[in-house]
Amino acid sequence: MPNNAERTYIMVKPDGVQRGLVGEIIARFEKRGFKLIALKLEHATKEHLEKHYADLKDKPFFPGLIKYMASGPVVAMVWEGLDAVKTGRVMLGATNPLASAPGTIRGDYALAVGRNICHGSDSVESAEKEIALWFPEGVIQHTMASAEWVF
Ligand code: FUP
Repeated sequence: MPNNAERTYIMVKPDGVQRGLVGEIIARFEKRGFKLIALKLEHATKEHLEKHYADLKDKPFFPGLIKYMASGPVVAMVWEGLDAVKTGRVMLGATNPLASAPGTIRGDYALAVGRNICHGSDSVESAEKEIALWFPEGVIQHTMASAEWVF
């Protein structure tokens, strides 16, 4: 049974926001057919980012990663749809842009692993944790179009 309501947490990182790639990244998810159910611009604290990247806390690049992620606002989003987690990762491209295929977001717009412009949950379980961390207030329940308001 396909799960059309799978959710993933997608984030435009500070370099993506500063380079004006927010609209481009949103457009790709919209055009692919995913449904936007939460969105906000947030300048996250280091403490918050340390929670988001808790699994990487022992990596040598961790302090630099937190500094970069705290350097400016990010756009936090939740997208819903069939296989949202796996397809979201495919759309982002490999973590290291050197290995990201052209046609993916990183493959088209990024060069360096430490400035890879976007984040996407790597499993349904991480997506649930990340959505709870970034949207403790919850997400919106809505249908794609409410006929009364669309002309
Ligand atoms: P991803 O799931 O694609 O975000 O990849 P990881 O969780 O492995 O890494 C998280 C972030 O750490 C990456 F987006 C960029 C950063 N990173 C580095 O800066 N250097 C590395 O060698 C690996 C990751």
